[in-house]
Amino acid sequence: MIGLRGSGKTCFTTAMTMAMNSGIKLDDGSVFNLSFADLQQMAPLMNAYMGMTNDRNWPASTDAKNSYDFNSSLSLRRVLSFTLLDYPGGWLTDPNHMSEMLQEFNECASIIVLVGADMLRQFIHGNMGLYPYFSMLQQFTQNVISEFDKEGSVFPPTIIAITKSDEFANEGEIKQAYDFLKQRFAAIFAVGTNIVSGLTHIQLGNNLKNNEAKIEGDLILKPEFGNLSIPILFSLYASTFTNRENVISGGKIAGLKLTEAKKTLLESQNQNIIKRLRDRISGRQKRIEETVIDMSRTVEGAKEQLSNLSKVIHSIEPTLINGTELYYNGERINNGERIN
Ligand SMILES: Nc1nc2c(ncn2[C@@H]2O[C@H](COP(=O)(O)OP(=O)(O)OP(=O)(O)O)[C@@H](O)[C@H]2O)c(=O)[nH]1
Ligand SMILES: [Mg+2]
Repeated sequence: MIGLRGSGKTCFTTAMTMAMNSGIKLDDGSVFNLSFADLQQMAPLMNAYMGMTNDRNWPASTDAKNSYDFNSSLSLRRVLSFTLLDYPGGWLTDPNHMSEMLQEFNECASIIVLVGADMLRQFIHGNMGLYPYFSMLQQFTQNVISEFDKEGSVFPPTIIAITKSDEFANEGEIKQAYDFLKQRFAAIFAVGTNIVSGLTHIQLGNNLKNNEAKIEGDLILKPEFGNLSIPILFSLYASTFTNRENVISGGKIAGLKLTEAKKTLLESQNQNIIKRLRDRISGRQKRIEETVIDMSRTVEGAKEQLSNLSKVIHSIEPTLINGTELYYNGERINNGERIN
């Protein structure tokens, strides 16, 4: 997860993990839950959460990289484990950290980019004062993409989430902000990039303000409110496909660095994600089931694993399709959707 200083990464991580710890009801009725694999990692987030809810303090700015290990379960069945990396905003503009970040990006299943609505509102109202900061974020993303290109690798699915969306005055501003991001992050949303991407907006409450580090307004830290779960559901969706490719390839993908084989696997992963989303949206239920059965036939002993991963994909999908604008190669995937 990346975002400039003050873009809301710590607030989002705190609110999202605490909310999802108690479980979120997905659109298909199943309950999705995140639990901390390491309780020591949970402590600072618990403190930040209590600081916000009890004392109405916004969390302090972060200078170190934080790593959080999670287990996830679907209706009480353990499904996926993953690590969320929260990079300090300052690192994006610091060349010393570039190579460390690039290396880690090469191994991640998905990237979450947070952009504050406060900054976006300035641009849509013609104030270009903050523009240099935004250019840095854009430049950073561009550098990462070029690096992937140079290595002959495939860029992982990426979601851009606008934070602090309670600051938008109306729906029109939200639309303008989306258009602005699609235009400015052309490298992610352009035709021919083969990048699976999503666009969403999140908020921690209504009319929120920061008055000398104190929270003003209505803080609403519930899992169902403000799209909080969407960025992580997007990442989990992508990472379920990575796991699936791994099971199908007999565990080969996990050990691969940037080899041709991994590239091929990632390409087929991206294509599978898009094929699967298109089938789901247009209600081609039979084809969806056939892919699952076919795959379980091809791999001996992997049937149960694949079927569990398929259940996760199936459950997350409607919530993701409803809460996100999904794109592939710059083309919108979910428009006027009908999900079966
Ligand atoms: N209106 C509104 N403001 C928010 C919301 N979330 C965060 N903020 C504001 O954004 C500020 C920065 O949030 P942080 O989470 O600390 O930002 P960060 O990305 O972790 O920043 P660094 O740690 O410096 O990289 C907070 O202090 C709040 O003032 C939100 O949902 N709505
Ligand atoms: Mg922070």
